[in-house]
Amino acid sequence: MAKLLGTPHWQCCSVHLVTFLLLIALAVDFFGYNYLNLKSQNLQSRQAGASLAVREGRGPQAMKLSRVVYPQPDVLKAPRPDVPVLTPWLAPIVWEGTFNIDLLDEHFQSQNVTIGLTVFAVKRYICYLTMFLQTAEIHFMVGHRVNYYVFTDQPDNVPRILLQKGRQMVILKVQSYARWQDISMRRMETISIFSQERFHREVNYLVCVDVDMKFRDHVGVEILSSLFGTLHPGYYAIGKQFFPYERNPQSQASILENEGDFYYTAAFFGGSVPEVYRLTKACHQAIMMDQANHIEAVWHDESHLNKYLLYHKPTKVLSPEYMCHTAEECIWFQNKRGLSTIVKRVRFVTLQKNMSYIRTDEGSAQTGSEKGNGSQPYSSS
Ligand code: 5GW
Ligand code: MN
Repeated sequence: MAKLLGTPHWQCCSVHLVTFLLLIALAVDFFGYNYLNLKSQNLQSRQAGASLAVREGRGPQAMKLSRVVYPQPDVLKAPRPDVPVLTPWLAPIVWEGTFNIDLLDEHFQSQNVTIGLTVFAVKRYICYLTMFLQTAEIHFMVGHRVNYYVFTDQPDNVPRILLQKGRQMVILKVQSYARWQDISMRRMETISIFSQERFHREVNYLVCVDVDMKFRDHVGVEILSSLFGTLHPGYYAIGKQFFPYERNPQSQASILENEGDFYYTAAFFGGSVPEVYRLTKACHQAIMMDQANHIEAVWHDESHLNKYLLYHKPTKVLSPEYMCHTAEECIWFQNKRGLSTIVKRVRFVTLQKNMSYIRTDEGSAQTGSEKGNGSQPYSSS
């Protein structure tokens, strides 16, 4: 029995050895866990305390970040070596690959920002609203608070779209104008009036866009800044002497031959409410001044926008990812301008216009810079 109860010497040794190894494993586990835990807490607390100055809607504010883990920037590796990512006045040019959306979402979430999206749907352009709003619900500022401001002459015909939580639609009645140029240009006046009257109370940023568009991919808080403009896809990477700026020195929109930074599209601009107020008010006043002198700038409100942004430098510039043309046009334009390789994501696209349909009962005879007939300067070059 004793023999049976007793343990052979070699067996006794192996039991001690196993116990010893188990103890070591436990100790390593315990100390290793604590070490890693401390390290990650340290990392998190450092991130929680991280502070980065950004220009905000209401003056400079600290960018407070908490518990966001992201790849460290590599000082030896340019985020996008194939495209310019900074203007000469050090404003970022926003391209896919230049920003970390989780980091930015976290920051703007913590600021609880509300973004106003203004869009005009007058006369026949009301037909674009359904596609515009439906795709905005999928791609525009998802996870943030959004107010759609739909300006229209027919409030009853605005489609009722089911909106996600935190998003609402405000329908605002505006008058229509006989000439499409006036419909387009008067947007500046309307946005300036409403900025002063209500937008400043309701939103932090305004994004002002055309309605004949659809969202095809993410358009988020990476676009937000005090004042931003978007590069027109038709004039990217061509000499500024070819930009279709207004050249008549009598016009308030005139830009001299050797002047200019970029050619910005009027279909996508924005910023903080005070900055958008200043921009739209200045453009409207310039348009009125021209009108008093019987002048109309070659590309209407777009010419005035370009003049304003030349003398009031935007704090961010959106790449042509944010303003592309429809599939067929897009491929054509992009190949022609070398955009196909540099545009990694087509985010916001213009829709094909059936202009003969739109123009039939428009009434006014249109000549010269008529839209949608292929006479746009970039389409024939
Ligand atoms: C109608 C005919 C010709 C040109 C513009 C219009 C038009 C424009 C209109 O009847 N109703 C209207 O609401 N608009 C607004 O102005 C839309 O928001 C439109 O997106 C914006 C600019 O006009 P677009 O989109 O025709 O200008 P482009 O530069 O994109 O051709
Ligand atoms: Mn348009």
